[in-house]
Amino acid sequence: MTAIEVLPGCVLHPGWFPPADQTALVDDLRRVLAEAPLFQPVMPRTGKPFSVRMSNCGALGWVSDRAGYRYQPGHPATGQPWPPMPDRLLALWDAVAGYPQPPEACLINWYGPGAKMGMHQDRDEEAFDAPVVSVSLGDTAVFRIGGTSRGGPTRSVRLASGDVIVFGGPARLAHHGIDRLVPGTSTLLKDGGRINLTLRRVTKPAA
Ligand code: MD6
Ligand code: FE
Repeated sequence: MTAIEVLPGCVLHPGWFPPADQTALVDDLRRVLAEAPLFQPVMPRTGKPFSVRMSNCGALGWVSDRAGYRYQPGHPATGQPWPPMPDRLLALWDAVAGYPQPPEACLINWYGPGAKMGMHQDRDEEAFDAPVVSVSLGDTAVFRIGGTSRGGPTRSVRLASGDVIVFGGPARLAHHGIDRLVPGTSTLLKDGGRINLTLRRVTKPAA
C-alpha cells in the first residue's frame, strides 16, 4: 500500500507486513523473550509502574527505573546481553529508515488489554538525525501525535497490525502516545493485546 505522510517527517506505511510476516515476527519475538523476559518498567523518581511491559533486542536496550531512563547493553533482571535483532527487523530498517547505519536498539512494548502510554518524546538517543521506526502487531491502537512542544494541537491515527510508522526529520521529536487499544481488532495474539516495536539508532557513528 502507499505511504501516508501524517505530519511532515511522520510517514505511515499501512499493512507493511502481510499476515504471514506478522506471524513470523511474533515467532521471532517469542524467541527473543525466552532469553530476555518482559520486565515491568517504573517511572523515574516516583516508581509508578508503566502499564506496558518491556524488553529489548539489539546491542542496546532502553530501560526506565527509579534512577532514570537510559540505554544499557544488558537486561536489568538477568544482566545478560540483549538478544540480537531479528533479520526481519534489520531488513525493515534498511527499507524505510533512509539511514546509512543499522539500528542499535529495538524496544519491545507489550500492551495487555487496557494498557496505554502517556504522551512523551523519544529523546534519550544521541542520533536525532536517525528516524525511529515503529511496528504495530495485534490489536489496533489509537496513536496520538502532536508537535515538538507540549500541549499543542494533536492528531489521532489508528495503528493496525502490520503497520509501520517512521518518525524522522521534523517529526523526530514530536510528542506522541497511545490513548487506548481497540479490543478484538486482531487475532494475531491469542489473548489479545498489542506489541509495539521501536527500532532506534542510539549512538552517533564515529565521524
Ligand atoms: C506505541 N510508540 O506505538 C508507542 N515512539 O506503542 C512510540 O512510543 C513511538 O511509535 C517513537 C516513534 C514511533 C513510535
Ligand atoms: Fe515513543
